Amino acid sequence: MKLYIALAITAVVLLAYLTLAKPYVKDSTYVMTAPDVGMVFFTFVNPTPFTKCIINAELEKPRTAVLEIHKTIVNGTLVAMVPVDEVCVSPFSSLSFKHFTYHLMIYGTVEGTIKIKLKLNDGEEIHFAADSSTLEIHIH
Ligand SMILES: [Cu+2]
Repeated sequence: MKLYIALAITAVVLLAYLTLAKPYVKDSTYVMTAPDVGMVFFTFVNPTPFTKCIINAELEKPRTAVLEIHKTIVNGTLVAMVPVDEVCVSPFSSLSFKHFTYHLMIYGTVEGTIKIKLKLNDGEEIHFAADSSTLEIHIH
């Protein structure tokens, strides 16, 4: 009997966790690679049992620049960046947005802390802030 109660409680807690779990962003930062071009890096964490896809990224503050979702493609010695429509993250996993893979491209001039809104395919929105990093990035 005690075992059943313990199991029932575990099930309820697990269900509550899965229902309340929301994707979030951590370790966000951005780097300007030119006076009016930059990249945003972060880790997208998906603790839910569903695949979550980022379908849009918007710069909420400042309004002096726009964002694009990019993917860097390395082909031998050629490095190219292409805009992508969506980036999907599997259940219970995370995806790092960084230099040689997915990243958000900043077109325009920004400084200080910037605020970003990610839109997901299920209508959810994730707001996060990113601070300027002094990380050295070389793009050839
Ligand atoms: Cu890019």
